[in-house]
Amino acid sequence: MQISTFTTHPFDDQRPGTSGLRKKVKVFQSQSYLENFVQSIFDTQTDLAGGSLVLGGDGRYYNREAIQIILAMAAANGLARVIVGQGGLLSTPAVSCLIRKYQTNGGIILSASHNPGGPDEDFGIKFNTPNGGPAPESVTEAIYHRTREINQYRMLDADTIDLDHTGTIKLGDTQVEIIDPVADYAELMGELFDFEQIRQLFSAGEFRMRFDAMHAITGPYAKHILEDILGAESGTVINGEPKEDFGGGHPDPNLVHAHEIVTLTTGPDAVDFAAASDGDGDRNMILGRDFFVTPSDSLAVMVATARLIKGYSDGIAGVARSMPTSQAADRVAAALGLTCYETPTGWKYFGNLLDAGRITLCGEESFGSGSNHIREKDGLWAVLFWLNLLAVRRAPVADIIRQHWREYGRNYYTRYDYEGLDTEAAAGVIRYLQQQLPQLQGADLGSYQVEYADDFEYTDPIDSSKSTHQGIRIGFTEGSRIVFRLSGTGTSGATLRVYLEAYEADPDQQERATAEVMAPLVELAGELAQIEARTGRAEPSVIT
Ligand code: VG1
Ligand code: CO
Repeated sequence: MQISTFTTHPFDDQRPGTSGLRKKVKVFQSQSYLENFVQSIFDTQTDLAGGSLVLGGDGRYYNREAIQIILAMAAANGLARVIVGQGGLLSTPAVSCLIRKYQTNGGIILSASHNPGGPDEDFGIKFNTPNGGPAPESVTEAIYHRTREINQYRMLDADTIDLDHTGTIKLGDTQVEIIDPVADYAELMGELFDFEQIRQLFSAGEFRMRFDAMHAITGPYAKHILEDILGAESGTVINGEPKEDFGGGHPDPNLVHAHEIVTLTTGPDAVDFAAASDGDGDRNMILGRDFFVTPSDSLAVMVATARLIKGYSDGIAGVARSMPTSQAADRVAAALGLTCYETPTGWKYFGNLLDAGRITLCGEESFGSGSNHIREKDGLWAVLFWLNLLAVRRAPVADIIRQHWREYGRNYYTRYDYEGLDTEAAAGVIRYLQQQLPQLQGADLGSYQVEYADDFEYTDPIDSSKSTHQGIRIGFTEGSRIVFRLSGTGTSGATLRVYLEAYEADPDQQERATAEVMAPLVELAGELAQIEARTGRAEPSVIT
């Protein structure tokens, strides 16, 4: 088989965002677009030549074609070994698990996560480093700089590889191993959680759950683990078959997009526990009967109860949350004498803290939580954590959360997303807020007094790398906060995210409707940022 070298020209828009490079499928399909980015990975990550790689995606439209291209390029760039999920499928957490287990020189994940899929929708590619985590900024910047000067890429002239049968294939000098995408991940889950105890919970017959895979990657994982291994009744996993367009849905596990599963938790036939995951399997939504657990509360409960769970029974080292995530976990950490780190948005910022053993658990308000078992957030892991906790406690989800609030106080939380904004108008909102920061310090805004107002900066405690302009943070003296930032995962226009949090220590005030509690903060946020005047939007597109 022969290696061909193709001449190419740089694209100017291949800088990875919060989580990899995301564009419309049509952009990735255009001449040399995917090839340029992949060659830039091989050119900058020099250990890959003669080394090994994990490769898989969430099964969205263009996944299979992209895998064939990347395999032919891997062979032409001297990779010794590529591990690929059968059918080209691997969840994001499974890729992280495999990189660590087989000690590869990295991994490539094909996904645009919770963004819709299909010929006119989104595709994405992300490189993970040998620790199993998303590449840090230093690596993504190196790849980006390479994409600005690239002039050729290499490919093996190879036939299409059969991805649908497990086994080993030789592609030039490269060994391609097609593996069961679920087995290694399921084994790891069995080490962390008490499967026997969860089995007993299901077999007692009084506990019912549903898991919505949203026609995305977690279907096969959830079916195998929940139904085959743990004995949940057949039909526990709904929408379990991965589809290229996610069945036309938006595979984002929140109250808006995962509405189907929410309806199963209400009414006379409601299940006791329900959950959903996103396109690539790293997000989770946790629901009890008539009860929604905010991701921020979920993290706080995990920190508070970790000792009850097999894999964390020795206690945890510390915790981290992304800046916009509520401060609920901070309160638990303080009570337990643990450090709680506040990092910028995106999982890559947890990597160094996990590697250095500073933290064991971490999470984001955007339905993401995880631990030191891998270096990605992990949707099914969170579901199994909750299942294990329910098996220990034998109490309804709502009771566990209410008890938590009584003990630590409640952090009411909501996020407003203004999607598809004019890019300049959205940038103008942030600039306007930046200009106001000096005057905001200590200011009285109605009944609120500003304790701090800044443009969030983070210096990594391990390697001292600095990240600036990570969002506008306005904290008030009584514990409330407003945060503004622009999304880094969209593929058209801009998305403004407004994160709102209000703290309530009084147990008699902890059952109010979130919208009612948040109303004054919503109004204040709108005024501070001149949202309607600058964007033309009176209402957000999504509230979570
Ligand atoms: C969003 C979330 C962020 C998350 C990122 C990737 O980023 O806010 O918390 O880490 O998506 O998640 P942004 O820049 O759009 O706010 V996933 O599930 O897309 O890999
Ligand atoms: Co995701």
